[in-house]
Amino acid sequence: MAVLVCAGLLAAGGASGANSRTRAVAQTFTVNIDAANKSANESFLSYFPSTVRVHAGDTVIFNELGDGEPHTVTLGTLTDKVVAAFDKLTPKQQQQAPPASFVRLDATVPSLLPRGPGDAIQSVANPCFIDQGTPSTKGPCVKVAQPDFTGQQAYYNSGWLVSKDKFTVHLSSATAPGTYRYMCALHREGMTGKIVVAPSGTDVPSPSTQFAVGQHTLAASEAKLAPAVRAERQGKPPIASLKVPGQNVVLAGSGSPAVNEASIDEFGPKLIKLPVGGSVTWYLLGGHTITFNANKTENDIRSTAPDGSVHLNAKAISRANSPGEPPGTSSNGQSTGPITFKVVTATRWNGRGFHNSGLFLNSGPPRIEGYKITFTRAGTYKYICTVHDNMKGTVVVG
Ligand SMILES: [Cu+2]
Repeated sequence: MAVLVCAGLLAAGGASGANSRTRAVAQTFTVNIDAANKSANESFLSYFPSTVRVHAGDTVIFNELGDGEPHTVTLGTLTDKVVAAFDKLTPKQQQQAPPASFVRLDATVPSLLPRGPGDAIQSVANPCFIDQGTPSTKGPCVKVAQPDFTGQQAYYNSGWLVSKDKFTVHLSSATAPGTYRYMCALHREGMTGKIVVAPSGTDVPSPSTQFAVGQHTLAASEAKLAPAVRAERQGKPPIASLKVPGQNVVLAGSGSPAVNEASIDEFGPKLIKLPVGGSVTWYLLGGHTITFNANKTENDIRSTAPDGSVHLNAKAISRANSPGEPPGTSSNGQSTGPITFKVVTATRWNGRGFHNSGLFLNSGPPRIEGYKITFTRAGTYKYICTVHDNMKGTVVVG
C-alpha cells in the first residue's frame, strides 16, 4: 500500500532555504484542457498551453472545457518516467508495437477506463495523491486532502474531469527547478504537457502571455478542422475521394487527416427524413453512441455516486433494445490499408422506449463501422451521443 503524503510535513521539510528559491509574489497560471469551439462541437486532445513556465510557490489552474470527452491531469514521478520512456521509442514503436518493457512501465499509470467492460478505474476517476508506490487498479485510492505539488510525489491525479471542472495545482515553495510532466490517463502519451519550474532569479513569461500561446495553437487546430466540419454537415467524410456507400447515411463524428489531436463530435447531417420502413445508417468515426429516448440517468457516461465517487455509467455505454456492436470486429492496431465502410449491426425499431447502440469501440480507419436502423413507425426521433455533450440529431420518419 502506498504511503500518503502529508502536506504539512513536506512544507516543513522544504522550508530551509525556501525563501531564496521563491519569488516575492506568487503568480497564477491558467492551462485549458480541451476547448469549446463556438462554431463546431469538437474535442481537442491537448492542453492549452501544453508547456507552462512557473516558479516554485506558483499556482497552475487547469480548466476543463471539453464537450464530454473524458480527461484527467495526472502528474507525478510515474508520469515523468512513462513519458520520458515513450519519447525514446521509435515512431513505429510509439504507434503500433511498443516493447513489453514499455507496456509494463506504462501500466504504472493506469488508464481511466478499462479495456472491455467494467467501471472506471477508481484511483484514476477520482482525485488521488500518492507519495510513493503505484495507484491501485483494483480499489479506490485512500482519500487525503490535496497536498501541494512537490515534484516528488509518485502520483498526483485530478480525477475524471468534465466541462467546467477545475483542477488547481499549488506548487510547493520547495519544488526544485526542473520539468514535471503530466498526461491524460485516458488519452495517454497522445495528450501530455509540462510544468517547467524555473530557478528563482530567472524570469518566466507572464501568465497572460503564456495563455495566449495556447490559444494561438488552438486557433490553428480549429482552422485546420473547419473544412472537415463543413463536409460532415453535408454527410461527407473529410477525404473528398472517399465515398460513403448507401442512402440515408449519417456520419457519427469526423476528423481531419491534418489534425491528429482533435475530433469533430457532431452527427452530419443533423436532420434526416425518410418514409416508414426506411433505414438510416450511421458510420462511426471515433467513440460514440447512437442513443434515443435517454433519461437523465442514461444520457452521460460519467456518473457520481451518493458518496461523491465518480464512476462509468454502464447504462450510457451499454447496448439497450439493440444488438450493439458485434464482438470480434476490431480493426484496432491495424492502421494501414484502404478505408472501408461496413454495416456491422442492422436492427429494426418502432421508436418506443430507450434505444442505445452502446459505445462502438472498434470503429476507426481503416474500417469504419456502420450501425443501421430500419424505422417501422412514423414519428420524429431525437437522438444523442452519450459520450459527447451537444452531439445530437433528429430522424423524421413518415
Ligand atoms: Cu460522441
